[in-house]
Amino acid sequence: MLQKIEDIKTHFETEINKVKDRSGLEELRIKFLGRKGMISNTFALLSEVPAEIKPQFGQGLNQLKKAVEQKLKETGAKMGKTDSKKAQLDLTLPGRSPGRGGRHPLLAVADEIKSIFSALGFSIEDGPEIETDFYNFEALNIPKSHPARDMQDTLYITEDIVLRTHTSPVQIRVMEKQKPPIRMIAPGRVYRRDTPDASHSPFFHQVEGLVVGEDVSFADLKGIINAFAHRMFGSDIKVRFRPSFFPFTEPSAEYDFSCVFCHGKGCNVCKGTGWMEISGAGMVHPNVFEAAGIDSEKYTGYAFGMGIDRIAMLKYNINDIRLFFENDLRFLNQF
Ligand code: 2U9
Repeated sequence: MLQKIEDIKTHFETEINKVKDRSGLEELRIKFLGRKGMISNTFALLSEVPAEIKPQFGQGLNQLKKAVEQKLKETGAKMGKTDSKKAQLDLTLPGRSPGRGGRHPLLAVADEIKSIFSALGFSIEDGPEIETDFYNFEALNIPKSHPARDMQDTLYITEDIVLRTHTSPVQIRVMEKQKPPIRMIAPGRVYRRDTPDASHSPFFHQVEGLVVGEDVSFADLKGIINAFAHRMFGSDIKVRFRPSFFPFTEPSAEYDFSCVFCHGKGCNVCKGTGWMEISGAGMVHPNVFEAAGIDSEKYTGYAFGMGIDRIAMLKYNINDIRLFFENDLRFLNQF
């Protein structure tokens, strides 16, 4: 009977050397120490052991059990070190980025424009996107017969209510409330009845500026447009003004920046001209001052517009305005 203990010990020593991993170790533990294991089954034989060797047998079995438990623990500890090498947190691995959001390119450009004009002393004003005919057209010297009022250009809610076609109404509302000096920009979404294509969208984003005071001149306008161009696109940018017409400004001009990509040499972005058309500007028409209750004999002012989408397309060399609105992550993830 004492030989049985030796046999189990020898068997265990042979088996433990074959164990390769934790699951093998657990199988061995169950095989020897489990409820139906070899050692437990041998304890059950105690009742059959002759009285004269029973104490020695019981002691020998208990020593074997302790030795097997110790050996399993040591092997597990060692294995734990090697196994954990595999499962161990490897701090040299690159982190798994949880993915991050980012600001939409239009928002980023709008913020940059706002920050440039804020630094130049402009306040940022807001107003309703649904406007009356008065604030969107009449007060801006746009007569009833003007094509801008046509249904094909403007989205009408009712005969007298429209989706604003520019942010100019905000300037009228500010002039009604605030006497000069005024130095403001009005960024925001505007709407046109346009069929979407690479350069048109039924809604887009504009920022218009207005400066009113006792001695504001066209030279001040040129100065502020130059300052904006240099801050937005770089100090080497040149600005040119071309005569134009808008009902709400007189004189009116359109302004261009030298091409940000070819620096004026001519490329496909600027269609070989070396210039990028940006928008319009001019001295505020006296009729507009009168409509807003400002004395046009005492005050002069300039106004300018620019399309935020257009500025963003030039800044990032984007050739289709629809990309801003389609929420395609292949586009948005580039910013
Ligand atoms: C008031 C008086 C005058 C704002 C101006 C433009 C010229 C202009 C463009 C911006 C993008 C049209 O949609 S766009 O292409 N705007 O060219 N805007 S002068 O003149 C004003 C505004 C408000 C009270």
